[in-house]
Amino acid sequence: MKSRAAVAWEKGKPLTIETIDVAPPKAGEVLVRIVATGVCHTDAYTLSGDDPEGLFPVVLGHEGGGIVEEIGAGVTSVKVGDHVIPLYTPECGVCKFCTSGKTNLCQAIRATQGRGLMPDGTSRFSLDGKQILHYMGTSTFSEYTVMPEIALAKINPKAPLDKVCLLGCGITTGIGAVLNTAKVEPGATVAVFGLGGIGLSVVQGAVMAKAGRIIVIDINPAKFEMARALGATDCINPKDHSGPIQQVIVDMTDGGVDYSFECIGNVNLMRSALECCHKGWGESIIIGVAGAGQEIATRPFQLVTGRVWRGSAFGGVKGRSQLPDYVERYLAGEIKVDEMVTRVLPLEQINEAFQLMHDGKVIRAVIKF
Ligand code: NAD
Ligand code: AHE
Ligand code: ZN
Ligand code: ZN
Repeated sequence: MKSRAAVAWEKGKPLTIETIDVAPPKAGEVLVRIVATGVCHTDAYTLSGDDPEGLFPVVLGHEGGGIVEEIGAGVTSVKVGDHVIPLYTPECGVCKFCTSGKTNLCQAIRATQGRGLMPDGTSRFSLDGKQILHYMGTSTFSEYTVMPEIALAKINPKAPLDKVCLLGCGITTGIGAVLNTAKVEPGATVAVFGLGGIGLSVVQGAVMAKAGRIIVIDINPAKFEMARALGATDCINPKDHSGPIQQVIVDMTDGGVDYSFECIGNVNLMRSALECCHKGWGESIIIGVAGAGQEIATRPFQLVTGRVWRGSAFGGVKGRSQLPDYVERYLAGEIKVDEMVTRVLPLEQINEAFQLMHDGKVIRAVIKF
């Protein structure tokens, strides 16, 4: 079938809107009509060429909401008409990772996903006979996309897809990092580096965890109003300080924070986030994704003296079994999503959505097909 899609032909170049060919779903696969998709910084990161796994030409996008259009042979867990959120972290339920009870990082299809292909090693996308690759197993910048059954969370159809698409990455990642990865306790002091869709969702998660103090750090002071509205207690712009930002935070917290979250993808700030943690117990969670060749550094003494460095992918959330409940909590008013949608644009304006994110003018731009 034909589908409107934004295609990234090469790194660093604007996307172009094309009418691509989408092949029908094979066994175990599902064709989904994407209703809306967020634009996450990770899409920009891969488009920039910084992603060591970045491949072109490709249909980017991984923060979508859609409706099942057609199912392949043997698909039993979803049917035509079901509302779904695509999962870049699938959940097969049977692999070593899924059964470990220790991680959400299902590896059943990770190898082919990382090569931009479906599990059988081929792509369902093409244009004029030329192969176009999938991205993160989701490719939500196409009106019609194909993904494995294990990469779909079936959700309550009452939830507006042009809002809950953001639970496909940003909001779930931030809240989950607080509740699942860090397990922030009531009264804890938290520092959040970077106030995009991820960092503001960490703020929301910290409020849900009843953190006592939520310190936010961003070089764009325009982000502070939203952070305060969500529950941040202290806003810091590093540009207002001459010394290292970790020292500023240590000084204002009697020795450091209990938990910090890096939500930017900057290895220098990952160090700051670790080093602003309290001696003996402070934990820093890396969420930001850094470019090829970048490495983190600190004095080992920082860890010897009790600070802990962790990472979090998709907030530690198991998509098929746990994401539907995030949607229910949104419907019950417990998770804020609407506030994060600061622009809605048609697919034709997707490059503007990227620009608005780079300019810090949106929390999330949502593309509506
Ligand atoms: P975003 O662009 O919307 O927000 C980034 C924020 O960081 C902006 O507010 C910006 O002003 C701020 N910032 C940039 N440089 C700064 C600096 N030097 N000091 C202080 N603040 C600075 O991005 P996003 O969509 O929120 O994504 C944030 C990061 O999280 C990205 O690296 C993204 O790839 C990553 N991410 C990771 C996961 C995961 O599962 N681990 C999921 C989603 C996104
Ligand atoms: N491809 C990059 C890593 C990118 C990365 O870390 N992705 C996150 C999700 S970001 C969503 O916005 C993730 O879940 N990673 C786990 C995984 O298996 O990819 C690289 O460095 O190669
Ligand atoms: Zn993302
Ligand atoms: Zn698995």
